[in-house]
Amino acid sequence: MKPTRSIANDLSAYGIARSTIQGTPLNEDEARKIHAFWSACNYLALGMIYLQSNPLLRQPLHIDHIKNRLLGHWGASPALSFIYSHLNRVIKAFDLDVVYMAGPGHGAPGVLGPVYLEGSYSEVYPDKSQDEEGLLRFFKDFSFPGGIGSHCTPETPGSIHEGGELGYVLSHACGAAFDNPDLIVAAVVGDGEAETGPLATSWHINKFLNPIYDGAVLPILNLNGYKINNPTLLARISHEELENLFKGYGYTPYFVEGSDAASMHQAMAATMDHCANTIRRVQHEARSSGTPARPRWPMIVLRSPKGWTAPADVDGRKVEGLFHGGLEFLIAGFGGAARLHRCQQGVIKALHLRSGRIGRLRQHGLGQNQHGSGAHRQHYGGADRSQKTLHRTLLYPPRVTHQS
Ligand SMILES: Cc1ncc(C[n+]2csc(CCOP(=O)(O)OP(=O)(O)O)c2C)c(N)n1
Ligand SMILES: [Mg+2]
Repeated sequence: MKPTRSIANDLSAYGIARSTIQGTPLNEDEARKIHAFWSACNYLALGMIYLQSNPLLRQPLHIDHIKNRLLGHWGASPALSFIYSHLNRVIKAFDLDVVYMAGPGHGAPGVLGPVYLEGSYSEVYPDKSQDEEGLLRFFKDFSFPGGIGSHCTPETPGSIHEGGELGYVLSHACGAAFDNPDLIVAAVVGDGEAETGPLATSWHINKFLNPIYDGAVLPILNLNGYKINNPTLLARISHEELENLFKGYGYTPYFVEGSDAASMHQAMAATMDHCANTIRRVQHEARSSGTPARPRWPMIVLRSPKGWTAPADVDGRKVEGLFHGGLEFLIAGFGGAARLHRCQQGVIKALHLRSGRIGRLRQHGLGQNQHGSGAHRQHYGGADRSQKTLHRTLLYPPRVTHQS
């Protein structure tokens, strides 16, 4: 059956924010700061994945500055740091104790970025200091054997959830909240992760949380539409079905959907405020009455593009919002030695868009990178396989639409 226009629009991860909770709680200064923090996180994520020198882009970017082997999931990262930034705000505003768990922990750059920016990383690892030298070490060590893992590992400051094997974030979140009455565990669930058996079952953790003696778990489902290069189920069922599914699990789902940064910040802030207030109210009522009734805990559904803020297309191919936005976005899905050179140009294009050095790169020749990404191509599919998947993805009704 052909999807109706309204369903397709309903499922769009693009445009001005649509949210269950309305409001614009951020004043101009707060909105500017939170956006600046998030933008810096995205820059750090790119730097971790791509750069082996020139970490602050003081010199015009050259191909020699790019790592020879690119590893890391860019696609998951921007949403992870978006959520992290907003949690930091609400922690300060409400004086909360919060621990963050990234189910899509493969997007470690989206966690490491904010952890470095806020200073925690340098506290634990003084060699990764908050200066150019430390930043370079931070970038170079990312995903290098014996260095910083490309997944959230136990070495990641603040991380008690190994991001490598998908499916356990809600179970771990629940374990952390047991007998920890003052703790809120913010648990990000990937929409691909949500299809694993352990995760699909563990939405029911809310039946085990006692509002008197335990802390709270705030699940945040990131509907970015893809699990590597395949569409996800939860991103493709209607809004009504999704809402009813989570109501059926015993939650009150709050939706935050879109890609426009300014309105998404306001929508997320309003939603976080509402969730924090609800958790406090529920716990206060249970603790003051001594009645441990099972509340309908809040949860957030964040529908945002995969690889949010990446270039909409590179070399004529869509990147943001498609699975190409997933891994190191300009290599995966492009494959083929003949295209490598253009991929490198794309990498540089993407990075210099953020560096404000547009135009200067054209004056510099780009060398052909001799180091292939063969293992990745083999693992994630070369150009031909990606093309096939792309067509299948686009035919899958109703798809996430791009309304740029
Ligand atoms: C149990 C398990 N199966 C498969 C994988 C391989 N894998 C790594 S990332 C990924 C996609 C995850 O998609 P999603 O949860 O939607 O996160 P996103 O990258 O879209 O943010 C998969 C399948 C894994 N890490 N663990
Ligand atoms: Mg996904």
